[in-house]
Amino acid sequence: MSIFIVGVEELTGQKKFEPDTQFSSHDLDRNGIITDEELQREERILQIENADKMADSQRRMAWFALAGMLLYPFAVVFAMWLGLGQAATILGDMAATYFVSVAAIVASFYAKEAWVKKGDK
Ligand SMILES: [Ca+2]
Repeated sequence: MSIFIVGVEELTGQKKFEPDTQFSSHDLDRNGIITDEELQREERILQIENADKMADSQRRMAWFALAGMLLYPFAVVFAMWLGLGQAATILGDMAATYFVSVAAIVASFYAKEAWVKKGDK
């Protein structure tokens, strides 16, 4: 332990962790001291990263739902082409429920996007 770190600790009265602990990644400026500010900043970074990941997965889900909606008629055609007449009939019967559900997912995604964008201003 360097005499400098001991000195800083003495002057500031801050808590310190041994070198290379599992918490050393929280020491953002690598001075051996983990301050409340560093922890808060890291927490903020994690929040932003999590929000970003959530937005990405919601966007993927909306696209997946949209793709399913557009490909649905082809699934019916495909089933007919394979000679699966009953499958095509079942797909046709499910269509009403399916389209409403997917439309709800996509609509809520865009509503959320619009709401978030409005909140940014
Ligand atoms: Ca630090």
